[in-house]
Amino acid sequence: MTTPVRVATFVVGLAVVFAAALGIGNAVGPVADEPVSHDDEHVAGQSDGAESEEHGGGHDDAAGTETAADIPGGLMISQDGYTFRLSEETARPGRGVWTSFTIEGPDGHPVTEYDVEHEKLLHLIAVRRDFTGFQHVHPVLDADGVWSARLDLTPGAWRVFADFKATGAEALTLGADLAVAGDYRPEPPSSEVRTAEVDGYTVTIEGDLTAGEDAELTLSVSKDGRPVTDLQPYLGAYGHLVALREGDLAYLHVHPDGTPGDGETEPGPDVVFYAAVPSEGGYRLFLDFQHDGVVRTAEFALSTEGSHDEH
Ligand SMILES: [Cu+2]
Repeated sequence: MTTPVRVATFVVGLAVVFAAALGIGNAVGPVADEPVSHDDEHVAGQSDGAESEEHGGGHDDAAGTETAADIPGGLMISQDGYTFRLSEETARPGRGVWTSFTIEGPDGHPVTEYDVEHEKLLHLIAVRRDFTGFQHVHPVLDADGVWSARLDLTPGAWRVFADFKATGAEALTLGADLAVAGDYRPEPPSSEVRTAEVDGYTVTIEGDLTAGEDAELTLSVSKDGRPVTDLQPYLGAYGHLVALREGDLAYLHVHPDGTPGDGETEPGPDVVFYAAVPSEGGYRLFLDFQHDGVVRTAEFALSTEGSHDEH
């Protein structure tokens, strides 16, 4: 969906929510700041699908309430009847450590039917809470609904995110803590990082995050001082960007502009994304991109416009 259309449908959705709020307010008399139950508002907002809900950064201010749909992903282990259950909540450090989990459905059984999103049934993101060791992997699903993946784990407190869409349900990102045994020294907070070096590649990020708005971010990939113009599609785009909020690791919805093969989107050096951050503050961004058959991750740190960089 293009931005103008999304904005238009968002406004329509908001009008519906507002109308519902007025209707119920009239029916039950004056109530506090929250005239609509979460369920009612959720249903009302669904008329244009999940897309606008996830981009409803300005929604909170306008409606004066916060619904489950407005809360960023990844903060909850359980939502909409689905629960992210790690088989083990602790792990030993090491490379290629097997990690297994289920997504328990509303019926209490592991979900076995998923819809493909970004070319995969489920995306598993793991990162230590001090933002080291970021990994984005695609676990395998067995017939009983048990997912398995290998992770490289260092001692410390990790956050694991499952990004999926159970068939017949809304897309969700659930988060769970994983404690990895051993001594560790947390990495200090980072100040702004707009240039990342990875395996001889230099990736820069341009654009500014603004709380409550869709921000355009342009990532540019070069190698040995030359722009890379033959990026390979990865997960249906020329890059996959994950944004996490500093402090609570809220997992934010980011989507690429353009699709490989659409006749307009160039395979680099620039890859454009739209990221809607819900609040002022610092964010970490992780770009997965593919070149010469290898997927690499470039890491950045940005703060919203107007927020002070206290680090
Ligand atoms: Cu993925």
